[in-house]
Amino acid sequence: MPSDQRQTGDAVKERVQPKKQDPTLYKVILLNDDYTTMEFVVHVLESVFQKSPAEAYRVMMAVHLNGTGIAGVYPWEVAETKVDVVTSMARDAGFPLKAVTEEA
Ligand code: TYC
Repeated sequence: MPSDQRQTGDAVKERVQPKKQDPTLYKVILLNDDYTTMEFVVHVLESVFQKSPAEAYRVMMAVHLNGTGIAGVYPWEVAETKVDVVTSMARDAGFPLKAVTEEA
């Protein structure tokens, strides 16, 4: 096989492997505040984190009572996107709700 063809194959392998090797997961954590409504937090948990109504209510109450709670666990890019979506939904609705990521 000509060496340029072998190099192409190697180059593709090098680009693909690192993504498969990154199993690090990140928690998306919701933070309590005094102004965001319980109804809005439940809506966020159902629509952004695919929680059932009962589970969304449970997580919302856990955050309300404990200060923080886990909305979900995801690969880094997904977790960061969820935080961005929560932040912009909250800003649009006029609430100070915050979400952060933390290595799981
Ligand atoms: N503490 C808020 C209230 O009493 C409700 C709330 C729950 C806010 C969870 C944020 O992440 C949160 N209206």
